[in-house]
Amino acid sequence: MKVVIALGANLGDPRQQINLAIEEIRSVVKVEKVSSFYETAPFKVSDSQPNYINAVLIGDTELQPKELITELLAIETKLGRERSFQNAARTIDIDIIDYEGFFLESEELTLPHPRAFERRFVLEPWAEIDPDAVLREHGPIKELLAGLK
Ligand code: PH2
Ligand code: MG
Ligand code: MG
Repeated sequence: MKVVIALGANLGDPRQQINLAIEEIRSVVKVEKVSSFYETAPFKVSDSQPNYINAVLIGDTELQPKELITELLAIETKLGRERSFQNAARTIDIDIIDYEGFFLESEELTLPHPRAFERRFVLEPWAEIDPDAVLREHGPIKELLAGLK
């Protein structure tokens, strides 16, 4: 199943953590494309934080969405993720943006990612590796990007 995964980090050594995360993700996803790394200003956070490094990858997985998010959260923990409050600075964040165009709303996971449509730090790297991608419920990502401030 085709999956789009976003990575972000703004504590420790963000580039290294994203590289390590991608290596770990290879054990559960056949990684096909990885975007460049983008340095981005913190978006919609309530405190003062360092800039982020963001990237997006596209791959193919045999795992079901909830199995996949469980594995990705375990990788975050392995790479030192601590959870204090929502949108706090972090050593690594790994989010499923889209899973085969599935729609899912549950405690553990919402698909597609509910805030991806407004996030340049997701849409820009995603458009780099899949310019014609469409975000379910929202439309072509190029159009979404063009509409952002
Ligand atoms: N992640 C957030 C909140 N804000 N801003 C940037 N630039 N990059 C992120 O990865 C990010 C954010 C919550 O996941
Ligand atoms: Mg996130
Ligand atoms: Mg997350």
